[in-house]
Amino acid sequence: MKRSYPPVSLIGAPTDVGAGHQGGRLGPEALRIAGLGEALQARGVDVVDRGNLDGPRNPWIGPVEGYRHIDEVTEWNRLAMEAVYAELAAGRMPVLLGGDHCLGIGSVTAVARHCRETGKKLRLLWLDAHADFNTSEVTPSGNIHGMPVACLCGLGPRQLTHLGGNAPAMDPSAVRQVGIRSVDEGEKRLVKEYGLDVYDMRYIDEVGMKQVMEEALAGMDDDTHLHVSFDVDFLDPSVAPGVGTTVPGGPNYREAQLVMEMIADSGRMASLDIMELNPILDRDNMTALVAVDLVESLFGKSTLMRA
Ligand code: 6HN
Ligand code: MN
Ligand code: MN
Ligand code: MN
Repeated sequence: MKRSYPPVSLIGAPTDVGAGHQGGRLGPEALRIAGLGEALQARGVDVVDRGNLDGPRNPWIGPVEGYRHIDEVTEWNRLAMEAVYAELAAGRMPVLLGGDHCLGIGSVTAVARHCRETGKKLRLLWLDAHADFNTSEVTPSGNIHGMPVACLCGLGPRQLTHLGGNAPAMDPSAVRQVGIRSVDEGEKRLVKEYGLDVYDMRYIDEVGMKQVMEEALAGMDDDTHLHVSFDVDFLDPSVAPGVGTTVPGGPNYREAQLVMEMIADSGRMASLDIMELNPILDRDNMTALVAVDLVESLFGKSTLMRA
């Protein structure tokens, strides 16, 4: 089936204030150099690049009361939330280019508000090696990129849980996490307590990616807004070395393509984050090129043969 896509707005969020490595702030530019905008245009998508958000610099200091750089993280997320919300309100599909994954707080808070205002049901597909469900009490690092899903579900510092005014921004029942293979001890307990729907690598090994994605995408209809938050460390480090927190044993290239193809087939994706790319840790921009390749499949590149 030939699908037409809404106009897309690329939004750069060049920051690594939520991460434990510097370099993620170069991510948006690496994705542009890898040809993200041109690739989508070549697929017939109407693309506008809004340029980069302009937030505070990375102070690069240690955690204070369990959080690293919380004020800078809050400001970047406020900027991201406003930019993403504006695109949705204009009927466009925001594609937020990270930057580290703390930015998922602002992005998804905006999407959740848009869903409330338009009567849509939110589905959050979190593609990641990590559950990103830490709190200041259980975090091993204080890095807020390990906390966005918890913040969105109302668990975290008030300035982040209430970014959009009220908390929680969303219900945990809307979350589907795929590719998970690194969850910290205290984080595990919280993930269970909040009932997150986690498709970890063990389950992917056992039943295969096709069944996993059928389950993760089940129950959506015309009234569903699917937000895809793609942490590039979802991928196996052999295909995607350019991230700060690699974890071995992730989806290979073909499994990742299948994930993207099945999302494209669902026809529900209405917003997207591309997070955690760190060009300083990459080789010849290969991780950015793989990310662009996968995003092309999210926009239907590979669905022609069996149409
Ligand atoms: N990410 N669980 C670890 C932590 O420090 O909380 C790693 C988090 C990584 C977060 O990749 O978006
Ligand atoms: Mn809409
Ligand atoms: Mn993440
Ligand atoms: Mn991750």
